Amino acid sequence: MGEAQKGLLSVIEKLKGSTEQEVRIVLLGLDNAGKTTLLKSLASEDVSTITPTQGFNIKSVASNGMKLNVWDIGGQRKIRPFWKKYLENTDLLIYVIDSADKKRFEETGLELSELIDEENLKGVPVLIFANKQDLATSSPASEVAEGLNLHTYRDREWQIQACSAVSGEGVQDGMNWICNNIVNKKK
Ligand code: G3D
Ligand code: MG
Repeated sequence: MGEAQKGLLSVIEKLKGSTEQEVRIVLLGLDNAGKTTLLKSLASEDVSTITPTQGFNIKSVASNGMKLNVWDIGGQRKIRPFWKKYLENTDLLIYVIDSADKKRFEETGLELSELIDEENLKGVPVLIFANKQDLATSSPASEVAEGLNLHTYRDREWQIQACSAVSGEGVQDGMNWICNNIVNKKK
């Protein structure tokens, strides 16, 4: 099996090397952004689905010292307090955007700005995937960044990465940023 097929999480694991610390990642975004598609390329391991009593679905991947939780945000303000448990001790937020859905840039930008103010995500680095770059109608990452006012995010490290979860293009580059900014710093 080649590295790519083993899943990017296992590659992170390998780069993580000797550190005993767990690396905790949450992957969020509006519905239809491409989270599930991305998760499949990130994790070759079994994905389990948890449905807390509050009714939102969390997909979860856990393997040697790695934990990745994924769920849809947006339209879920009322149940936001119930998420908090799943945001605890987060090392990295991956936020996914449908770059072809300009109509929702404002909505997704608002969700992101509220999200990063969550107590459990204070100062947590954010990798933003400007997904669906394979579509002719998609906006380039620079426009997505502008639409989301990313330049106003000064209290943490962030990176925007153009990608296509379907073709896999750009996903590896995002992963490299994760390794350089999170994993190595934890050593
Ligand atoms: P979600 O988990 O964030 O809700 P999904 O999003 O991963 O379910 O993806 C939603 C739809 O967008 C899916 O299409 C999926 O195939 C598509 N999609 C995800 N990533 C990309 C991408 O990079 N490029 C393109 N062109 N499409 C993408 P369907 O038709 O199955 O609803
Ligand atoms: Mg999904």
